[in-house]
Amino acid sequence: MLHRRELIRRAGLFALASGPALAPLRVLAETVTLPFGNGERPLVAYPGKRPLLQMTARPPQLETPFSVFDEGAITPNDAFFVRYHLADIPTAIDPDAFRLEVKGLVERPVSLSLAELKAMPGAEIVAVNQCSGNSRGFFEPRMAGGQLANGAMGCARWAGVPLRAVLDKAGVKAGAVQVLFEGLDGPVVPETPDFAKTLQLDHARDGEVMLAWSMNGEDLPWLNGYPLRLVVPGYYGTYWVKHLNGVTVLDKPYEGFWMKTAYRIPDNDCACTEPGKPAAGTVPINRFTIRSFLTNLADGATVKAGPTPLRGIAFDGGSGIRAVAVSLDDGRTWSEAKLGPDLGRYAFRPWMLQADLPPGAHAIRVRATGNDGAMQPLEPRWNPAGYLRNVVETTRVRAA
Ligand SMILES: Nc1nc2c(c(=O)[nH]1)N[C@H]1C(S)=C(S)[C@@H](COP(=O)(O)O)O[C@H]1N2
Ligand SMILES: [Mo]
Repeated sequence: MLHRRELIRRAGLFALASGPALAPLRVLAETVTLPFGNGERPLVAYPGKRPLLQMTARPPQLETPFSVFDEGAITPNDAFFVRYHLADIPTAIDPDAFRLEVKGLVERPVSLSLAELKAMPGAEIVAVNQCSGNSRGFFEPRMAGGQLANGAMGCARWAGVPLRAVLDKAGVKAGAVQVLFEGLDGPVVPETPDFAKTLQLDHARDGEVMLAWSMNGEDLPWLNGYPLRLVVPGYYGTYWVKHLNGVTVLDKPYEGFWMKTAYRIPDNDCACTEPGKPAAGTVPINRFTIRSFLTNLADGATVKAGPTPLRGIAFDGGSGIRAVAVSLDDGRTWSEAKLGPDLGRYAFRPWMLQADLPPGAHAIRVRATGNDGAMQPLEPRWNPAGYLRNVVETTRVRAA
């Protein structure tokens, strides 16, 4: 008779081969406690993933352990975060039978196989995918929604085909205004609105938005949208529809829940409200705010006093990073960091700085400036949904 653990292992491996499993392969005894209320997270390994912080199990919502971002500007596939809204995620997809339907206000609806898509002239881009709710757990006052630390982001090299080329195959008709994207996942009960997102037609046709089947040189991991997903460089992850099988050209703005009600930000210059207050008007969330992080020292760490290398990453919504500066004196003076390799204006930009940390307590602040002149604020801004966090982050360490 098989040992119980062996049975579970085989079940996991079978699930991996036939598609995926909603069930984790491995649950570590260890947990991670994020620095806010109810922040304890189990470390769980799903098929194709190393142990990640599990926020919910059904559907799987997994956060990347922050130390991964110190490994380099590219986030490995097995460490890349996972976000789903609806529990009915696909568990079997036949790549030969899979079709992408392009329909709606087009000259000729087309149904494309993966092989047909892969035969088209390809495109490649290095781009950050970040959940709108990344870092929501740090908002004060707190709000409902997934309580994430800073691990709902990642940077990958995406390969596929420009959406424009696929739309051109079908021939967009005059009068089109938006394009709707739908994936293979769905709600468990019919009352839940199906996940669907739209882009304005001009954005959809900008030549950068792409349909990707490859991530860092491999097939998309199952949980990151196998076999095809939308990549919307510089825009929040909510638009990056996974398991994409439907593209519909619309003659009027879409009114569905995930555009009209959810994923909206205050319609003002700071996209913010007074903490705790609702917004007068809202617009759909769009481009990333500029952010930067220290990756090689963890908050609360004790380090050896003296010369200390500091390094980290920065990114924005696509203007690219012009500069990163570090302050060790509560923001009074700033030292400019050296920028690392430029993988493109949508990618994580590494930075490094040699600092001197005399014995005692230190608050290390990191601030990025974009090529568009945008700079991270020193004070946090608030909005009701807990999106767009981009305050200058502070890492507190003790040198001894
Ligand atoms: N089909 C489908 N695509 C989806 C979602 C979803 O729930 N279903 N969630 C979106 C959201 S909110 C985010 S942040 C990204 C996360 O991408 P990842 O899971 O590959 O990290 O997927 C997006 N695409
Ligand atoms: Mo998201």
